[in-house]
Amino acid sequence: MSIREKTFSLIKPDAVSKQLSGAINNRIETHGLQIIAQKMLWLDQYCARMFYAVHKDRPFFGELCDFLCSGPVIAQVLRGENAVQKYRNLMGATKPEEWADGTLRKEFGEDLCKNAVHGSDSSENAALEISLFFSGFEVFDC
Ligand code: IDP
Ligand code: MG
Repeated sequence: MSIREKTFSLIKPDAVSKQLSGAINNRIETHGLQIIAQKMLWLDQYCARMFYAVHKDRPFFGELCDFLCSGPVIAQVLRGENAVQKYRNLMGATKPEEWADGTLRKEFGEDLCKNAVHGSDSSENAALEISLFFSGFEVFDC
């Protein structure tokens, strides 16, 4: 565990369209995570399928990719102590019935699909996801 660990965050189309990115960023920053890269973009199917490739055999893969392409998203790199786990804790669980009070998904999510945010589940996957969205010059890890 590093005090400068990085994780990848994606504010999903539901939250961006509801103009919740400012509120989410405020929660991220007051939770001890620093936003060291950020950009808004609209993913196409190719990018969505690559990003969620780990889920390609799951029955909900098509629906998941369609949703991710349904509007602009905000991709971010977050840095801080134990950033991967810290952000997963702030995000909340995958299943809505397990969303704890105070988590981003509980506060800003709607359901299993429209759940406001993505966060990497390991440091290795964080590095992979960051590399899909950002070049080295775009990440202010200094
Ligand atoms: P996570 O976002 O909490 O890491 P994952 O298991 O990685 O959850 O799933 C990726 C995304 O796929 C979830 O955020 C959710 O939007 C969607 N998802 C997960 N399980 C299901 C399901 O059973 N049906 C439909 N969508 C699902
Ligand atoms: Mg996941």
